Amino acid sequence: MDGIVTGVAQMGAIQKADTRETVVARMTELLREAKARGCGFVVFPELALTTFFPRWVYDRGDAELEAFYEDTMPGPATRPLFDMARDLGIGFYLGYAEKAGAKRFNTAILVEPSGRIAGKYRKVHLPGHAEPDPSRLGEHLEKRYFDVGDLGFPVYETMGVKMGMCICNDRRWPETYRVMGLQGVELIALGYNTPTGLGEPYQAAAQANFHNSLTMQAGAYHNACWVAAAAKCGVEEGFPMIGQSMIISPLGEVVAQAATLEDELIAARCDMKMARYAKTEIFNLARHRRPEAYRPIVERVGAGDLIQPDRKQMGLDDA
Ligand code: CDV
Repeated sequence: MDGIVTGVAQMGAIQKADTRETVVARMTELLREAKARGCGFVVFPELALTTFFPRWVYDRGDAELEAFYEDTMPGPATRPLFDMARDLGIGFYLGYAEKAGAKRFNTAILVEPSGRIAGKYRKVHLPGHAEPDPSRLGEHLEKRYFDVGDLGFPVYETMGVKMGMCICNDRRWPETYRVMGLQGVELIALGYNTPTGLGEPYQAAAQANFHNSLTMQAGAYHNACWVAAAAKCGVEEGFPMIGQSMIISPLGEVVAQAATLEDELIAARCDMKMARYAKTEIFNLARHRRPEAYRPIVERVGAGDLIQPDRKQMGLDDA
């Protein structure tokens, strides 16, 4: 096989009272199962070590808030995960809250089976708000607790594969995948926490699972790469979050999907040969892309004025 057997380690709810040690023990159990199923690489969720804390309002410096971040990676509580992965010969993707000097990032790392950190990604698209809105049923305050990622979307040659990362809300933006697609990415690992029922329209909540698969299948297909996505899900502190962790082939098909809202390991043989036809033909980027027609993508942030060609250029004789 030209590629890697990939596991996605979906995690059920983590409550506020759960310690890092308990959570890491659940993760090492998932690694053991991954080994038994032949995986060489495992994807864990976004902010995998704690409950999803952006649902609460804190001030910078509150001890309870500060305790959700990691100063070092690995640290004393996460060392057993690195040790177990090394003993089993498995690499992994891990999402966590990173303290980096005065900055705070929603971060993911790629760890090789040796325990070496091959690469880091810091979340670019931070959803939600910086200030609480009491009219909502629940808060999502990522803009309050994290700085915008400053590393772009790097792709790393590791474990025999060109691997990229993104985190949760990033998966909804086509630019995320394309920037990695333009580096020839073969596998994108991502983790997510997607709450529902925070005050969004009922239809948006009802379609949360559909939009989860829709965006990731599109990203995989358009860029002819594997996508391996791990949810943290279930009901955390009374707040429900979707599951539906999945592995998607470069043809856009879901090849494995979690069936529960609990800790669950899914796996697939991610053979890069499956991407070859799409990468050399229909999505041969070098041959078919037309960047000169895409300028608003980098020149604009939000929607602006209409952009219309000259009527003479269009052959319309009323100019
Ligand atoms: N953790 C996230 O980024 N969650 C968002 C929610 C707020 C919609 C998501 O895109 O899933």
